[in-house]
Amino acid sequence: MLVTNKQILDAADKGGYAVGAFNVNNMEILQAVIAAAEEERSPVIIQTSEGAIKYAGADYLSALVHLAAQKASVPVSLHLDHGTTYETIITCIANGWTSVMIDGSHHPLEENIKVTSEIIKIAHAAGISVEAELGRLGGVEDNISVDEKDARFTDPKEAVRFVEETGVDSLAIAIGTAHGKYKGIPKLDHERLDTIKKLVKIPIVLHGASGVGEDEIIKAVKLGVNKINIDTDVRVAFTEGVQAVFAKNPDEFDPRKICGPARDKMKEVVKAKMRLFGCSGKA
Ligand code: TD3
Ligand code: ZN
Repeated sequence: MLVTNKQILDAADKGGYAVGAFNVNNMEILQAVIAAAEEERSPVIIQTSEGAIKYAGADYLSALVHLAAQKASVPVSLHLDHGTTYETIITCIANGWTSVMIDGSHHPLEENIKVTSEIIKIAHAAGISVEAELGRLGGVEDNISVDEKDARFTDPKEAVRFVEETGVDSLAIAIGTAHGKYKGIPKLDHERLDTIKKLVKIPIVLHGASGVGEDEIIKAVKLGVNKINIDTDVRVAFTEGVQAVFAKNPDEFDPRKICGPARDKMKEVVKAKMRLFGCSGKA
């Protein structure tokens, strides 16, 4: 069944668990994520980046996910990840997305509030939930000074003002994760997360969660993270699956025999994430 992020995340907030949000670009990734959710009896967030929409087309992605959600016996939402333009957001609303992210995190606070509020006005009128971001994601380095660190991480006081003034449904915060593959071992600022969650009381989103240690994730979920974004770990599973096929048979030329094993590998990775995040059995 197709639902909004708000329906999934408000339940996660109440229940004290996090739901996985997985980036999807094609049929095989979508089928892997949906099969994992069914097998784990977990709600799931299917998200598409602006890049995914450019690659596959909003109409194609919408048709694929709507079919998958209609057939699924678990709650499924269709969410825009890191929406940056008015055009993409309207395209998604018009094509049946049930949730959008407006990423104004590169703007100064006032401008981020303004841009986010404009999107919320439109999205909420259409019955669609909105995620926004405050603070900027990036890797943490040993020699980084506290000032620089604080400037990059989400400021709890700003978070309170941001949530009050925008009325956003969920908030992505920067507490030490980064997008893509990590060079070092990521360390999360759990204290900051704890402070923010106690102040804003809405579902908190963790971006850049691929490659983050299991203990760090478990602690973050305990402290109030309710949506966890995973892309890189699924991309790696896909690529390893394809590479394994060619390692065994370099002459393989049937796309089904190349993508099929990759789909199986992605499903296993997604299932393991669902168990880690605590959303298994919550559908
Ligand atoms: O928004 N995303 C997905 C897109 C980032 C590019 O990979 C995330 O927060 C997940 O990031 P990652 O790279 O840790 O899976
Ligand atoms: Zn992200």
